[in-house]
Amino acid sequence: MPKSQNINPKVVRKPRFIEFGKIPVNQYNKSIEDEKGNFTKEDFLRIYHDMVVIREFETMLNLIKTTNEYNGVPYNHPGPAHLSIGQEASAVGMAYNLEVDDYIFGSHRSHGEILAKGLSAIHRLDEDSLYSIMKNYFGGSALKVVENGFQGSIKSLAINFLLYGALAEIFARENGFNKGLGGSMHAFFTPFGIYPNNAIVGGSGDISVGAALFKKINRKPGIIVCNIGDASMGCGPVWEGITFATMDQYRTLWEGEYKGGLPLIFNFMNNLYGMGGQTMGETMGYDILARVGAGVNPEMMHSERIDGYNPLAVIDAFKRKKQILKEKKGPVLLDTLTYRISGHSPSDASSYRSKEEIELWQQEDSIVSFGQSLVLAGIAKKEQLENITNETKELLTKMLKLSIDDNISPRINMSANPDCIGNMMFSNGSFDRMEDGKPEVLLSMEENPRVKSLKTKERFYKDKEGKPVSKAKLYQFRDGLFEAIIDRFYKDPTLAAWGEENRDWGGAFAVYRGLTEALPYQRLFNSPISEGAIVGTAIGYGMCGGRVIAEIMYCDFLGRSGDEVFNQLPKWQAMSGNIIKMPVVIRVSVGSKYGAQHSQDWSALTAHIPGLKVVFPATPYDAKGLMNTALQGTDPVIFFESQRIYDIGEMFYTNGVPEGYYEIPFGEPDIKKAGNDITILSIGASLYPAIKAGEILQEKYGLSAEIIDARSLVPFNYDLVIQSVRKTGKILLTSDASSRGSFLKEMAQTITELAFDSLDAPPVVVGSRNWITPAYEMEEYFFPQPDWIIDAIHERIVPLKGHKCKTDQSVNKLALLNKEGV
Ligand SMILES: Cc1ncc(C[n+]2csc(CCOP(=O)(O)OP(=O)(O)O)c2C)c(N)n1
Ligand SMILES: [Mg+2]
Repeated sequence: MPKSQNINPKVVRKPRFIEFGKIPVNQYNKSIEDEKGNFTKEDFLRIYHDMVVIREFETMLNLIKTTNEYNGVPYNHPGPAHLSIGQEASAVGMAYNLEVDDYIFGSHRSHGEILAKGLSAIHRLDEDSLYSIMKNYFGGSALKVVENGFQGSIKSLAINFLLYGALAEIFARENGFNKGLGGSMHAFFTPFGIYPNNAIVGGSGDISVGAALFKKINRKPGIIVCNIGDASMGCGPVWEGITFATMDQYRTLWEGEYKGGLPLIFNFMNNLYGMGGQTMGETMGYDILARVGAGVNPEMMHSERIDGYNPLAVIDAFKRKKQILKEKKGPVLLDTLTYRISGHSPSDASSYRSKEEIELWQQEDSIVSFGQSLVLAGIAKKEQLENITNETKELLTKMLKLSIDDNISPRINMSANPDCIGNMMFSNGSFDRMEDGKPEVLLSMEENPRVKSLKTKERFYKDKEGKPVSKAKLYQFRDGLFEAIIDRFYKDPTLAAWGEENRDWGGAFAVYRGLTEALPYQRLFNSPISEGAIVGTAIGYGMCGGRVIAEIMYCDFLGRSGDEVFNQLPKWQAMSGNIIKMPVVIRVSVGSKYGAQHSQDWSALTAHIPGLKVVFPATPYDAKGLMNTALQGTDPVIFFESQRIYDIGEMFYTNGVPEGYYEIPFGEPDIKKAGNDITILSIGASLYPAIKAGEILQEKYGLSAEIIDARSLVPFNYDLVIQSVRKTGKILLTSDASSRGSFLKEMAQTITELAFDSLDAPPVVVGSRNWITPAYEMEEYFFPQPDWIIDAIHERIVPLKGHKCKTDQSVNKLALLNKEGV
């Protein structure tokens, strides 16, 4: 417990100096002769071969992009191709010592890494395993193509498979590794330990940390290598990933076999440039990238610059660094110096660098110089090396022809199945646990103090005499969440949760109170204040096969995890061709009372992004049932919770919140109060002002409102709402989100289309003002109030006899506010 780690002022206030150790720079200095004892002739030739395969693969793509032809084969590829000509030695050196269980993550420029890791895995796997991998991948569709007429060993067949699968993916063919839905910048093949490559610069910076957490928490063999570019050192996710990966707690607080550093290498493929910005000398200040490791932890991340132009230097470094990870002293930072002779993309005119510079690096070409040294050392003959190149060219020409043939390698048939990508956005799985095994807990559920105390609570807001239950005795909204979450912790051994102040504090809003006693550190821990990495690591953890709950303390902070929530979390299931599942629940607490940067409901932003499920319960019964569903599923869920109602009791489900397990299906709204005259559809905590408005409508104007709680935003089944509208002919929608661009607007528009003929008036939206959220004392002028609902009904739906408006909800005002943009 951190409480046991007293911070003594006498110690921390003492004067001292921080001393940094030395960071090795290009210290490898062995010759081929020196290495003869470590590599066989075959090993040396394999290194050479793998580099040539990458060089030729990239050269082929370059020619296709720039001349629409390779080796007499014409083809037009309109999509991207970020080539790594020049970087082959660093890719092959990186992958050479990796086991199949070691996972690599990459960037937009990762063709070389994919091939290097693939070739390394093929070398390591026995023939039966290789064949079964190929046979079972998408029903063996790619295997069938390369197997047709093939004569040779399974290993050579697997090399054909690797090249064909990668090319087909780049050309968006259904036989590609990800059904052509990933493409050049995102291609990967998990059976060979090749995990997603990322078109967002630095995107792998925190995702790979989550993968390392998955390995560590679930005691899986293998390490993670995060291959990212030098310019990504300026990216938030990379810094946050590094911070997350180097937390002291792995060594100070995690216990037993979980104690120790993450099995992770941040491997910066340092080609000295971003697109055109020169990192060393222009856009960064580190001089030598490896320096960055020095400040991060006392081990200086075992940081080192290595010569990525020499495959043997890279192999040597990875061997040494893997040993460090094995001793649980990770993570490691490697600054792998290399150079991209090719442009950033084939259209790059290299305006940002001189011809002389490119020529200087070409003179030291890693393949040429490694080949020469093999010849000089008597390991290979020149003709042997030439043969490797010629055979590679021939093989690539063959694979190219297969991958561009529309009959052999068609794209997904979108005309026959126009919804097929839609059907791939969610996996819609339902699993009690992501893996079998006994969940690690510190005490039995019955012994848990909060579980015990919940047994004494009233699970409905009124007692048997109909009197409201006191706060102290009341089973609250937060308790519903807690019950679903603790239940899953005892069911699913892979479940882990993290976020800010999640552990001893019990979560900022006491949802997790009682979990600290129940769970060891590796299953529940406090993270740094890194909302990007909180979500990014959850993504990495989820895509490796673990279930995870990550928490964003205030919805307003979602902006800090923008890339993770918008570009990563929702995309990987479909971009993988459904190879990957994403059992990740992001709890997002929507604030109030704390002003402009702590009170915003941004549910519409997340609902807008294809690939996320979005729910927003408003009662303890719904909170528990929806959380159970979220934690049973395999899709990313943004789970909104309003701080306004954490302590509210169940007012609608008259039997009270059940003690046992139950699920509430996503997408099904719920009638919280039946009525006949007007429909009110609410999202989140605005259910309660809607109920109040319903009471006023009944008492004062004799109108019976049907009040429907949306509960979900995505998916959303409109049937119940449309049925209601067909009955009432009128609908008002309300939520706490600022009305402009809110999800209510989306719903209003859809309802108009689905039930236009039944509507007496257009659907009316009553959201919050399009302002900053003012202080608590002024919030009633910002968030929708029952009066606003009544006024809006009177002004825009049906005149209420004798009604005097307290606010201006007229269409004129609506038009004016829009004109002013507020
Ligand atoms: C977040 C983000 N910003 C900008 C880009 C556009 N972009 C693509 S590659 C690149 C340069 C990346 O440099 P580095 O990380 O060193 O990788 P390299 O291209 O050198 O391999 C840029 C700016 C992007 N894809 N993602
Ligand atoms: Mg770079």
